[in-house]
Amino acid sequence: NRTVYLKDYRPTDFIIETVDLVFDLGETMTTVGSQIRMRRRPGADPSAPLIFDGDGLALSGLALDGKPLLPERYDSNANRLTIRDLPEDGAFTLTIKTRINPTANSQLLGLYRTNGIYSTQCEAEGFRRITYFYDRPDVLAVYTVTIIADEKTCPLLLSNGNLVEEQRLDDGRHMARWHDPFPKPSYLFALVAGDLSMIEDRFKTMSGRDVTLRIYVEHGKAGRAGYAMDSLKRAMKWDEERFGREYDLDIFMIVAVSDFNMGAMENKGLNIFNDRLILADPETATDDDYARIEAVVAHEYFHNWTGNRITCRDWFQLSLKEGLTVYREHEFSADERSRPVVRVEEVKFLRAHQFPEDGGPLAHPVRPTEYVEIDNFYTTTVYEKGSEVSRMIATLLGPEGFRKGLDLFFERHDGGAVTIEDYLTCFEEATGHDLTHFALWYHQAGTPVISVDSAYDEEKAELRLTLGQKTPATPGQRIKKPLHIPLRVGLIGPNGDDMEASAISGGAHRKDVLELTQDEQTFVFEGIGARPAISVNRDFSAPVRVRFDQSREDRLRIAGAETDLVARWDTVNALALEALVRAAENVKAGQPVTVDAGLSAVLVATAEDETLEPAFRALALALPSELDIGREIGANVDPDAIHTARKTVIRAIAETGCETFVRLATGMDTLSAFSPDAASAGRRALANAALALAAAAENTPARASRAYQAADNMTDMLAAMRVLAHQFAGSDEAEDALSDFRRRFAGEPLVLDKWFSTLATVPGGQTLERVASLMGDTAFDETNPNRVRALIGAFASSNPTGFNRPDGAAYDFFADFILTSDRRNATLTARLMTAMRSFEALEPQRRALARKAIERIAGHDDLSRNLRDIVDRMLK
Ligand code: BAL
Ligand code: ZN
Repeated sequence: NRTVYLKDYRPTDFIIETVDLVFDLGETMTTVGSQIRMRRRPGADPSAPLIFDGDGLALSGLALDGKPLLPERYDSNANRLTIRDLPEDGAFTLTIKTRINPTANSQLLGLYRTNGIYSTQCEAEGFRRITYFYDRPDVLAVYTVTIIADEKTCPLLLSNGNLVEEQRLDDGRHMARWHDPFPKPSYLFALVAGDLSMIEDRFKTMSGRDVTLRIYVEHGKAGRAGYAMDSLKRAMKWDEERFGREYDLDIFMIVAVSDFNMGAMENKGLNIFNDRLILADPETATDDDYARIEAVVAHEYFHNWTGNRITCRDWFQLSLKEGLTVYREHEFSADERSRPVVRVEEVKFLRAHQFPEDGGPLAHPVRPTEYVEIDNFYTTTVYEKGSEVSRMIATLLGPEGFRKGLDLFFERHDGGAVTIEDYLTCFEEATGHDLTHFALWYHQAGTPVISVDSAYDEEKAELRLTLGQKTPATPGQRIKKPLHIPLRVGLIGPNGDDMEASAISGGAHRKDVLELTQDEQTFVFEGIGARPAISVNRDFSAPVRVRFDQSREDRLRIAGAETDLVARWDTVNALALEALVRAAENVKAGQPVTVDAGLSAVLVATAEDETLEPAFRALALALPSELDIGREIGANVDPDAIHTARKTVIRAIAETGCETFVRLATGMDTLSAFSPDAASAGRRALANAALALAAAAENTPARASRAYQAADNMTDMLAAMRVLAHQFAGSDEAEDALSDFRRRFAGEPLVLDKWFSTLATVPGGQTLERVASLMGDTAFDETNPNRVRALIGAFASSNPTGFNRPDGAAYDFFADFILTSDRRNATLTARLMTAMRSFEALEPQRRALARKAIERIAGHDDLSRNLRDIVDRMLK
């Protein structure tokens, strides 16, 4: 296995200027002609050979300046092409012909054909599966792409840039030629060919240019592409207004395909999407789907500047484009929807996915220094923690400072392939801030733990706040240094109002943001007339864990009065989490579970508080999941005890607030016609959260069954079906709803994914048999990544009691699946495997069985590089 190191980076010996590609598309044999104009880089070793990447290729022709190359001047195998004795200076043209089989490409990387559609996925290293090339992000070239295919089966021929020529050929074939004037790396190359429907719209840019917008989808699905188009137009406008970024080609296209490893891909001018992130209508998509579509359409569009116009020098810099683009996406969602609600959802996601990654065997810095397989670094650390790092820069510099730095970044590096240092330098130069210490966020893995201690002196009217920081060791990084952490702090007075300090000393601060830079620091707030309740990490200003032994009275004050809604939610959530952890410990020790009335009162009061928006109240009512509780416990985790405890606590809370929950759940009936906007979605979320609690209090499936039957949109229908399937598993009502759903959506694979996931996450050991039998359902297709994630992925990652059956049978089932799936689709399989990354936190019996299953996988010597990398790191 190769390991690639950041320290080994060096530019290529040759520069590529233009690439002319000719694809002659055939289902099992496609020929790819590549004509590359290039020259030796000034200063490069004049005797250095040209070494191109390949992956599983068959070379069928090679010429230099039009003359076939003699065999003694080159070596080739499936994975590499080496050419010697090239002209010392001056330009030359290389012509390479390869043959590939798109139908046999089950990896869905490179050019593949499924359901009659040819499409590509080249990030990170898929282009080398099409032709030999410098398949690395710092080689930028201008591409012209000619596609030839059968006119009947492939009326549509698309690539990046602008369409420059179309022609009818003999034998029922036709050709289209595309030219992309913007130099780009190979990972942004795209091609689509097939028969699809399309919707079209237009956008006038801020400088008055007209852009054609097209979204291509399967026939019969065009009616579901409208929301994606609307999202795209809003994203284009937002990027102009917020960041001054304008679109640059005459056309912007999105194609939705059903077999796709990722969510979507930002290829220049031709985004390719997983269809689940494009298609939506009220009958088939939930509010969460709508929100996700809006966010991802925007994310891919925003990449046009952060990723495409300015790209990464090497894959170690992946967060340069991903972290920054996620941050831009988050800000867009916050502006389009409710800022605090969107932020709470981000915090929940980070804690559920990134914190465990950062605290487990796969932990790595936002900018790693080595990798075995780059595909395995499209992680929540690179993406979401990377976004948090950009957010912290914005917090430290203020919005104007951030904008100035980003403006300089766009101006200075447009057309470049750059590093995270280049990015940081722009903020430093634009604002005069020194980010040397801050940069450690990119290099040091692990989630910092902030300890908080406070002392109030009434006589001096002074509050002393002592903040400590400690980052736990992570693989390969035992010793950690203190980070530069911006912590937003609020002081809440006895009447619930914010208190302003007359002076703050003890360290740098920007208004209410304290800059923690040392292992421990004491900040002194003067002019504080009464003892405040202290709210730490408002708006989740830093991606850290806070340990603060605060009085219950203070926490209740924050839970009831904090004006920063993120911190308010966090406190309500922490109170609930604490009660749930205590309950799980009681169950494990064979003791009775008690729920204190204070918690129920807070939750009911929050649910009833009409000054709060419904979406926020819904978030408070969605109590921490079994997985959240397990993560909080952290070691010696017993999923069954957690399940029992959570059920008991929820029942007690539900009974206390039954009247409220019933009232809120029935509020659902009075909603008018469906609209996917955030406010309407929030009202549905509240009603559905209340439905789950009302049903728990009543302890009968009747209400959820009625709700299922009355539902006129997918959000409500799925919510009711989940209550039935999860809270009343095995009841006639649950089985009736599940079979009705299966029947009703028989021809809708994306909707049936929701059904697969609902069934895969039914708590309890019996779910394994159901999952195994669902693999035989005619709607299940193990070659389709969405189906696999919906059934196997949901079971392994989101069903703690079912997957962690005490007898280890589910681990064995999963290991068998992984071994088969790895041969088919390595990218997908390696990601699926990460579901077991926290196995060390389980109680000893399950831990041992889980380890055995992982070791069984690791014992195979023919694993893909992707899977080998993941299991080896998990077992280290
Ligand atoms: N670049 C891979 C897909 C995405 O992050 O947009
Ligand atoms: Zn991205």
